[in-house]
Amino acid sequence: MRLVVAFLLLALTGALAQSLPRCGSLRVRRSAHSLSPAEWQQIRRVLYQLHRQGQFDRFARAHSMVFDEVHGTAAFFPFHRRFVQEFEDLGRQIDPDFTIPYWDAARDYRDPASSPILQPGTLGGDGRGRASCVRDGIQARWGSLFPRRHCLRRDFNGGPFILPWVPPEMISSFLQSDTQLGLFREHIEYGIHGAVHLGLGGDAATPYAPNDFFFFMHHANIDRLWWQWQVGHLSIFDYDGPGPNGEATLDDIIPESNDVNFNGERVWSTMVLGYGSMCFAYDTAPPPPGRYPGAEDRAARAGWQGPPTATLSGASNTTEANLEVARIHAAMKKDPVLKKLFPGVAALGPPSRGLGRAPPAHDRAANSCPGPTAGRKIVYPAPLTLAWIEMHGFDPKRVDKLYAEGCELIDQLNNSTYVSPY
Ligand SMILES: [Cu+2]
Repeated sequence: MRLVVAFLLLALTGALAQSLPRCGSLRVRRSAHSLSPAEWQQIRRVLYQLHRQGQFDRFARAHSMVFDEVHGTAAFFPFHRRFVQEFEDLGRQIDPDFTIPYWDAARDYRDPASSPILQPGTLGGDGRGRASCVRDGIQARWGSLFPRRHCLRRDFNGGPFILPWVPPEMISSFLQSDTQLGLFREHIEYGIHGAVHLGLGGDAATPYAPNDFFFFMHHANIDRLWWQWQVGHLSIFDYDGPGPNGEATLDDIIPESNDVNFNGERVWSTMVLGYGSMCFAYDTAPPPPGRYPGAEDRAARAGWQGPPTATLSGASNTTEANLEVARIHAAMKKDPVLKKLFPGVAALGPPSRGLGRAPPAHDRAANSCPGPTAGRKIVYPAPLTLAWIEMHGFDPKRVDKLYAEGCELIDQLNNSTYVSPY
């Protein structure tokens, strides 16, 4: 029996024996919130060229062609990782310094329309006029070819406002408590992913969303969260859930079309940042591993230590992330129910023996005079619309169930002594 198990393990790891060379150089994707006006202008110049070359049209049509294969399936994470990287590579042919910033959208969740990313000097705001054409920002007055010739459109879902997105604490909880990638994917896809697409509206709420540059910044952020989950759970090669032919496997071909094809590349080649063609990293996520994870790392997960502090918060602002962790840690003492929602924080133990980002002995910030954000309750995210759920072929009951659980999580935080820094 033991022999059979050993043989099966060998066969399994043999199938994954491929390894990839380390990247010669790495580009580090930074938070869009941290870019200077000059850096936005640099991005604008590259996007102008890409637009003239027809790359936005090409990527929008490509995304629409594989839409059903890459949403609501395991391919969601690896496809978008590879897709964004392909676009970034094209930008680097124009400007070797071009790097797609990631948009930590949860940071703007309360009132997304006032986000610094949606201002005239950045992405621009809501569309105007009867056709909701985008008239300001780095894509002002752009035209798009697909699905038919039109102006680039945005149509905020709350009139002049955008309905609330997903609070950072909810994402932190998913990062820490989801031990199955399939569940984490659902939490992200039905949560922050859909919320931002729907919030912006117009092109962003269609399969042609890559017409709007927000798509690439948003998916860079989704990708950052996936990488944080991969490393945080020591599960870099975890891949489960529905695939194109039954259960997904690492040997599946990354969905492609005539417009954007990856020459039959397999999913496994996208799994490790810093290797093969995945030559990028994130300023607020763990750096690539020192060597390509070997078969023993994949098969013998039990030997790894965890959960590491990398899973504590998905927030890109370190000060706020530290406050979040410290305050949840403090609130847990009185409300043990939070331990299940934030197992990473619960594992920190008493402050004196805490790991890495250990909370201070006294959570001064939580006990100090009320500041402008103190005492504010966390607000619920807007639910996905039925049209969105149908467009993606999601199971509405499943989406509703996860949404209700999310609201419960918010209730538990709001009913505890926790005070959100966001
Ligand atoms: Cu997509």
